[in-house]
Amino acid sequence: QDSVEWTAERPSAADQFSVIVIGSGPSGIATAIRLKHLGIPFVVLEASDDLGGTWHVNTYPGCGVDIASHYFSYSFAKNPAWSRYYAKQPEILAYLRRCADDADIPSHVRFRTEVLSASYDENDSTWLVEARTSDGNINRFRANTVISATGLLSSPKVPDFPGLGDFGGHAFHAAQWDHSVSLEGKKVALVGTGASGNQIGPAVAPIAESLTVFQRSAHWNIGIKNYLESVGEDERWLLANVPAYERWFRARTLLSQNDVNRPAQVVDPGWESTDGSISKLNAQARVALTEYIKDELGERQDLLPLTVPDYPPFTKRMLRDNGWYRMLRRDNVHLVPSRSLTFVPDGVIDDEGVKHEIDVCVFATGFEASKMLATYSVFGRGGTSIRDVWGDDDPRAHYGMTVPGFPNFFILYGPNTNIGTGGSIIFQAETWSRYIVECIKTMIERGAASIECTQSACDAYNGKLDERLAEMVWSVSPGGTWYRNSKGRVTANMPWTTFEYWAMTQRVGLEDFILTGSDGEPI
Ligand code: N01
Repeated sequence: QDSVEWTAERPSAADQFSVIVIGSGPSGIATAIRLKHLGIPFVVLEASDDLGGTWHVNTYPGCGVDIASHYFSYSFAKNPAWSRYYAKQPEILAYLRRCADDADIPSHVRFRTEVLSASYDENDSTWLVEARTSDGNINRFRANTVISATGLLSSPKVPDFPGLGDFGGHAFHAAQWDHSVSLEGKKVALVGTGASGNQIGPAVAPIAESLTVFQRSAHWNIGIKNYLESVGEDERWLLANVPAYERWFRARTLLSQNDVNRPAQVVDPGWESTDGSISKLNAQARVALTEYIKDELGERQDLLPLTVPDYPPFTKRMLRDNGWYRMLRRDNVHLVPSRSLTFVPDGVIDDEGVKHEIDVCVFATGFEASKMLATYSVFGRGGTSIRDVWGDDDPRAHYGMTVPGFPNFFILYGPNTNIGTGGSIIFQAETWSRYIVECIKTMIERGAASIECTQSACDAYNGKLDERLAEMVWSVSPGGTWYRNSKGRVTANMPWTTFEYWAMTQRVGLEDFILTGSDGEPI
């Protein structure tokens, strides 16, 4: 990806400018590195005690990425030393920290500083951010712009299961793993079989006395040949020392990861389905994926009806097979399909009324994805709250990054910017940060006090978005996913491929914005 550069010399006005970045996950780090490169003063406010965002917070057994590591890397910090084709959490976290350290980002971060509110001050076009530090003090920060980089999947969701309060064992969410609880020799329950559960199960089954998997819906798993493999020393040497090999390897990885699934996700209105599929390609994917499950289940073909999803492939996020079906074949693993669960002091009762004795329950039940910007209050022009504009969970933004009425406020991983079609969120983080830092650069170069997208630009973009979304499998297939909000609208995913989105945000279209000087007059 391109870096953002000043048009000519760095303007001295940059010295007086200030940016607050909220969050130091992969997107926050990418943004901070771009700001640092331009010499724009910034501070990063981070609620946690370290960098890394989701890769710092998620420490559950088996945690790792399911996008190829060599593509799940910043374009400015390729990492030929990845030890696995699909890296695990400790290595990813170490990589992110290294990238941040190399650019001296930690010296800009205020750790243990939890943002409570951000309010736009129309008098001087600045943002006032209030944050609570770990000693309970409220600190106030003022800056020309705020960049929210708090992540999409950062508010863990534990459903309100009946009786949960009476459960006598240990219970925790996957993203809040309690490492003081040993699972060795314990009767463990896993609720949720999405991407988190899919990694937790195979890691826990070998150490627990028993693992009971409560499954509300089966998920589609793709088998990837080198998913569990380490990168051999020879290949690492080639990647580090032979540029042509490295280019070929990255191109091949990119082609295998990026957007190849899109055609199977687009609805064919003329397709006559007998199995709920949405197109010929989608039906073919179902057949191939079902064959894969059959193979992996081996002698346990009795599990086939429970493990083949009843919805088309790609309706929910596709998983990479992490040894899931082989895990189900173990004697100490019990797969329990259940629409509802009731907790009792020593276990869980399924929807057939069967009680399962449990010592520890792990909730891999996902996140509040649609409730964006819900962890702190945001007040724009006229004191309008973002909740007044978006409601509880119906967010919209211009390219997912700026909202009319909220000048100088930018969002990373905002509405409809998640990749539904396959690709690296690190690539996406670089795309967002590029666009946003380009906006800030423009403000400084033009001497603008504020930049605000117009309602008409935002509406036009969202109109195009809705049109394309309507043809995607996640919009039409039955069944809830975190892609959708409580009304069923897809609020997380974009319908574009990562390259389409990258291309449409390469240039900041100034016709989409109102730039205003410090006198309040349009520039
Ligand atoms: O969460 P999910 P996740 N009773 O929302 C079930 C990224 N990620 O944390 O399918 C019973 O996908 C729910 O059932 P159903 C990735 O983008 C990536 O696993 O709704 N069950 C589902 O099975 C991913 O998509 C990686 O019927 C309930 C599960 O809980 C995203 O994070 C690793 C329930 C939730 O699945 C979220 O993944 C981990 C209830 N009341 C995460 N409510 C990798 O890159 C929910 N469920 C590898």
